[in-house]
Amino acid sequence: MKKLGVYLLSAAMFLSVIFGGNAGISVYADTQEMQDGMVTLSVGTTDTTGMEIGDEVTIDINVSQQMSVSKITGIFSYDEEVFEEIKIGNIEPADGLDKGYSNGRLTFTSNSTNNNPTTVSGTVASVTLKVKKATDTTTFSYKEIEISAADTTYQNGKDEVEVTNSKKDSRTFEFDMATTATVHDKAILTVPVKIEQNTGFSALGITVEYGSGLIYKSVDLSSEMKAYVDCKEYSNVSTGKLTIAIAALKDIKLVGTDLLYLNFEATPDSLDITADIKVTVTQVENQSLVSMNGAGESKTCTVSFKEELQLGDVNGDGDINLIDASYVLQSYNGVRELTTDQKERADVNGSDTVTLVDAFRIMKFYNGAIKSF
Ligand SMILES: [Ca+2]
Ligand SMILES: [Ca+2]
Repeated sequence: MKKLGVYLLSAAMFLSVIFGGNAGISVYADTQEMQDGMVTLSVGTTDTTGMEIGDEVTIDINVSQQMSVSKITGIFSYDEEVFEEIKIGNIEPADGLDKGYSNGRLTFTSNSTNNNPTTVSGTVASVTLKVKKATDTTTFSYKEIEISAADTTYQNGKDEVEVTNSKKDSRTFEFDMATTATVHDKAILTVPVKIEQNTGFSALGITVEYGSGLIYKSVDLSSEMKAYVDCKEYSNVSTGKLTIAIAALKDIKLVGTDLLYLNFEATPDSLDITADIKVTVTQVENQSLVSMNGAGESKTCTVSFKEELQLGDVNGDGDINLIDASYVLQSYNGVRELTTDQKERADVNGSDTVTLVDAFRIMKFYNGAIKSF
């Protein structure tokens, strides 16, 4: 009989192990190895979320089935280079939370008081972290999970989730500048470079290649940019090539404003020729040092050099006389169409239109009544 009792006891323990304590034998507080999927980590529904600086990421800790639980413990790990300000909420059982975190690990125990089990299902805790450095992907893990359910303690569970930054492909820097510019005589030519699209940058490298006939004068930052830039460097590395490096301590998020101005002068013998100014963004980084769209982009401005515009000499024959005034009158009467250059020379009062006022001023100049326009 004594031997039979030992057999029965062994059979009860065996059944308890197989059926997880639900086989109607509740005499023993059973301990089981936790099966995969019993506790899972998730971020949203697709494990994709924004992970740029300042974004908050919430990771849910879930149980796969409804359980009567008295205690949940575990160690949650995250990349401390990427995240800060850890918070935990939506805890169940809710009445006895104990937590501590350091070096990318959050250890927490959620206890029901007086060991009264609480029925839990789905999400049992939510961990919220704030992004301090943008990342393209990251991994959260949870291990040494222990759940004390009604008559069974499940131990040593673990799960891991890889999360993708939904904003990683939208980090952008784009610039724009005019495709053509005209310089008269030896005037200073200024080419503005404008910020078209920008999700924030802290370092920008630019090269400027310019054709012969141009003399590099200076680079000026726009007044908007001056408020943000901490460090800048302009080097005329060789004839025809210039490098610009701009750095800031925080991301510059200006959009739709001028970035800088490139100033050139024409050489005295460069009249009636054209030259290209090619601007290339060689490097663009934000303060998280993650990849951004925009590096490698180039724009070219073709500059034309022309003789000094001689106001009043509408037909361009070198003299200012009544023939020029008649060109303006004919244009005004609709019997002559002036070319773009002729219109520029005819608009002697700088009103941007060619009218009878311009014709009268040309006649006055010819009569000696005025000495200049
Ligand atoms: Ca003339
Ligand atoms: Ca005019």
